[in-house]
Amino acid sequence: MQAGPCILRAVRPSDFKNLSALCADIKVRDIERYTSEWFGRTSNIKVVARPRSVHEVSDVLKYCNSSGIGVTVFGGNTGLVGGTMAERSEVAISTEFMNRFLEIDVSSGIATVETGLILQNLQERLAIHHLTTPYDLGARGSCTIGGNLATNAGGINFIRHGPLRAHVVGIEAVLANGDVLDLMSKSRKDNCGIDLKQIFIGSEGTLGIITKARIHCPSLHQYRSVALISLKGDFTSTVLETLKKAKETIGESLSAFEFIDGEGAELVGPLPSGMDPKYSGFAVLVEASGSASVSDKIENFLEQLPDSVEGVVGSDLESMSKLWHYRELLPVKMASLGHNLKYDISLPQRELYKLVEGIRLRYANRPDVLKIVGYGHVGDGNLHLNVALDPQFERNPSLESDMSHSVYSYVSECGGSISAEHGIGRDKLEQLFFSKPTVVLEYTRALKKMLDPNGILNPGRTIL
Ligand code: 2HG
Ligand code: ZN
Repeated sequence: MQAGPCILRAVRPSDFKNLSALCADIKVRDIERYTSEWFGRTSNIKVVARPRSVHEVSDVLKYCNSSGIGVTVFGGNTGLVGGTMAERSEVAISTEFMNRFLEIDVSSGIATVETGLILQNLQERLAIHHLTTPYDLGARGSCTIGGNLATNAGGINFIRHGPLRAHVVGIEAVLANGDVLDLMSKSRKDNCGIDLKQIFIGSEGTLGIITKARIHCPSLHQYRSVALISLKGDFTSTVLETLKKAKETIGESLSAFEFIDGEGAELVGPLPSGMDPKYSGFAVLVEASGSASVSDKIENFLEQLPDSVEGVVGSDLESMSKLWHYRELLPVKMASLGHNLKYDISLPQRELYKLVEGIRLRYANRPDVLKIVGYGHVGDGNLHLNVALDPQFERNPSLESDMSHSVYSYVSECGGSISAEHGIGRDKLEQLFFSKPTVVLEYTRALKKMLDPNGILNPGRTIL
């Protein structure tokens, strides 16, 4: 069964006029922002619709569905897997003007928002009520709540709060045919049969466009403390042992546990304390937060580590953000070297770093491979393996497919996932079978066929 675009046609000049009657803001000029990805690719978007209401979203979708035009769902465009990359000529629906913070119930901590709202703006509004979002990520200044929900975003506090989908109380979603599904429950506890909203969370805009959401938001902890430490030795006896100690000593106050390997640390530059990353093996960032002081917990944790371990602690905003900046700078520095092959995978923790070592052994001596770095949310078993290619060389498809095969075969053997938090988009589509059995893929296609029979929503992405 085919779920992909079977009857889609290219956008015509007459579509502009017709769409303008349905949505007040339709753009065909100056749309580069919608056609380019942050690492250089361009997408074949011809028209951008910027609706201000769910009715406009519904009308535009109805039109595209009955005319057989593909639609790209557009949030903050910060994705890493080509989710906004339209191959054929398409209409983009951008949620940027549907960005209102609608309501907050301070006693339950449930916030109601339109999904074009930027994550950081939501965090600022919540902070007034001593609340925060149950997830956070480096792209907070540009990513939207809709994009976060569509990809079931992971990020840096997953270790504390678990998956975003567990905190979603309700959503409003518009289907390909324009039907609006009101799944906006007000109760977090709701066992009225099948929880339909969950199929829209993480399906990357392929089943419907999420226009509104109710999210359960935890308290913003007044006390926070961050330690950045440098560890020498092998991954298991250093990083994993330190993770174990952090869980034992910091307990329920542990809110992040991130690692960067020596190659990555060397690229970012000297650790803020002046520790030399070259000899450090691994840099680990640990964050504790709570409603009472957590400094003693961080101190206690550091005391449990071997004497040879060097570390620096930040407890005021400026020093904490300096330490976080060190971690968040790594993907930016990697991108500046040249094209990156990005693998965002989850693995059992003991198997996680063996992959980086294996890939290094196999590919590091090639002249076109510039740098191989392993880092990520190790507390969640989530590795970001980034391979920077030397821009002096032409891209080599056989190297890329060979490497991708090595990585994903290993992930599959270990029972991991080929996408821990970034989603599938266009880039991981062909690799889906490494993580999903054929029968599961067939039922997923059947679901897509039922909700979007003409295959207009994000064609060629996420669902094989
Ligand atoms: C991070 O954790 C992001 O920094 C980006 O998920 C990872 O660029 C990457 O590979
Ligand atoms: Zn990440």
